[in-house]
Amino acid sequence: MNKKYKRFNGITFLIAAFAILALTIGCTDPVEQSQPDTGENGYLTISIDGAGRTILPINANLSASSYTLVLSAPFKDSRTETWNGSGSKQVSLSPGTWSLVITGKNNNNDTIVRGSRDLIVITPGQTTTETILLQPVVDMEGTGTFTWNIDYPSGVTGAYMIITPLDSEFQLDSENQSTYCFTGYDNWDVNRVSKSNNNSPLELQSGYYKVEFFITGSDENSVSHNIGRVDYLHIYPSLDSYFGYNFTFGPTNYIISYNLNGGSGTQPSSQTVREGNSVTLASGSGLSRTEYAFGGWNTNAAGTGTNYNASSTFFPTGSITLYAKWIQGVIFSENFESTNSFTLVNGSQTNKWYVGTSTYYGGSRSAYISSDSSTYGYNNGSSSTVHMYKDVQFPQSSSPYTLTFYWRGTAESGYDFLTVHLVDTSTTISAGTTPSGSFGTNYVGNSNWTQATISIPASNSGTTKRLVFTWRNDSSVGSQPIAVDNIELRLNN
Ligand SMILES: [Ca+2]
Ligand SMILES: [Ca+2]
Repeated sequence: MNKKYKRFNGITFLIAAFAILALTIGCTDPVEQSQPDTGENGYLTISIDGAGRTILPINANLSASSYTLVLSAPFKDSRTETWNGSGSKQVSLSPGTWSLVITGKNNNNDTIVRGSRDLIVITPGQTTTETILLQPVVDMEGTGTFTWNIDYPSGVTGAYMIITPLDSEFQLDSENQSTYCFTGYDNWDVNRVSKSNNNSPLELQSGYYKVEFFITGSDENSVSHNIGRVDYLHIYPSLDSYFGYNFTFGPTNYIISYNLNGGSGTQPSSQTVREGNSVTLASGSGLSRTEYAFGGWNTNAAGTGTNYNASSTFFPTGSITLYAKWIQGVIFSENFESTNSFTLVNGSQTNKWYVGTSTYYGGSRSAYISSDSSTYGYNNGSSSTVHMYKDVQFPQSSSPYTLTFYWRGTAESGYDFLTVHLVDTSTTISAGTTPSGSFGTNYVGNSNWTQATISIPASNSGTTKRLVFTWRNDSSVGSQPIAVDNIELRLNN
C-alpha cells in the first residue's frame, strides 16, 4: 500500500462517516425532508379592509398608528414585521402555509384592533394578496352608545336600519333581539329609532356590530332607487359612537330656473337636467326692459356673477337660478373674433361673405367678401348679391339707437358696394336679391378702415328687426371688396 492510496482510504472513511452522521440527523426530522425549501421565496401583500366604514367613538384615541404583523408557519421561524398601516405591506416569505395576526396600537401603545388570517399559501416566485378586516379589541364590560344622523332625499318611501352583533356573546337589548329592523319612512320614530337620535342615543353593550342602512324610493323622474350602505360599529364602554350620512338618489336632477330680473315678457320655463347632462339655456326671446338690452343670463341679479350666453349649452353642477342680465346702452356688438352672431346668405353666388383673418379692424378677424371662401378679394367679372343678417331686439326706449361699424373697400362706385338694411323678421333674405329699405348710404371707395355711424329712430323700440349687410357687385371693373368689423348697436342714453 503506497502512501497515496493510504491517504485516499482515510478521506473515504471521513466522507462515509459524515454521510452516516448527516443521514442520522436527517432522519430525526422527516418533515424537513418532505417539505424542503426550494430556495426561492414567495411574497405576501397585505392590506387592511377599507370597504366598510368603521364607526368609532368620537373623543377617544382609537385610531391605530402602528401595526405589528406576526407571521408563522409550521416548522419555520415566525416573522414579526411592523407597519404604519398605509397602502399595502409586502413581506417575502419562504414557501409554505402561513398564518398572520395583525394588531394595531394607538399612540398610547394600547392594542385597539386585531385581525387574523390562516392558511395563507406562499408559492415560490408568486405573490399572494390578502385583505384583512380588523376588529376592535374591546373591553367587554359596560355599555356605550350609538348616535346617528341620517339625511336622505325627498321621495323616500322606506327606510330601515339593521344592527347585527358580530360577537355572539352580545345581545342587543332586553328583548333578546339580535337585529333591529325598522321599516317604513314614517316609522323611524315609532320604533325608537329616528333619522337623528342625538337626544336619545341607543345604548348598546360594548362590542362589535354590523350596521346596515337602506332607503327605497323614487327620484324626481319617478326612477326607483334601492340604496344602502354597510358599516362596522365599534361600541366602547362609556363612549358614544357617531354616524352621520347623507343619502342621495344618484344621479341627481338639477333644476334650472329663470328670473326676469326686472324685465318683462314670458318667463322661460324651468328645465330639469339629469346630473352629467347638458341643457340649452333659454334664448331670452321676447324679454325686454325699458332702456336696457337683454344680455344673456347671469348667476346673480346684479349681473356680477358668471355669464351664460342665451341659447348656449350649459352643464349644471347643481340646481341654479339664472337671472336675466340687462345691459344699459349696448344692445349687441359683434367683432367676429369668436362665434359669429350673423347669418351668412351666400347662395351659389361667386363672391361670398366670409368670416376670416384675411383682413380685420380689431382683433384678428372680420367679415369680408371673398371669391375663394378665404382671401379678402372678389371676382369683378361675376355679378353677386350676398348678405349677412341678424335679428335685433330693440329694447323699450324713448331714445333712438345708433349703429356703428368699421368698414373698408374700394370696390366700384355706383356698381360694387355695401348697403345696410333694417327689415321685418318675416322678410326672406335671398342671395341674388337686394332687400328694400336701406339706410345709411352706399359704402364704397375707402381702402382704409373707417367707422360708419347710422342713427336708427326710436320708433323701432320694442320691436325685433332684421339687420342686413348686403354686398353687391356687377360683372365688370372693381377692386378690393367690402370688409366689416366691430359692429355695435347702442341705445342712446
Ligand atoms: Ca375683429
Ligand atoms: Ca363692378
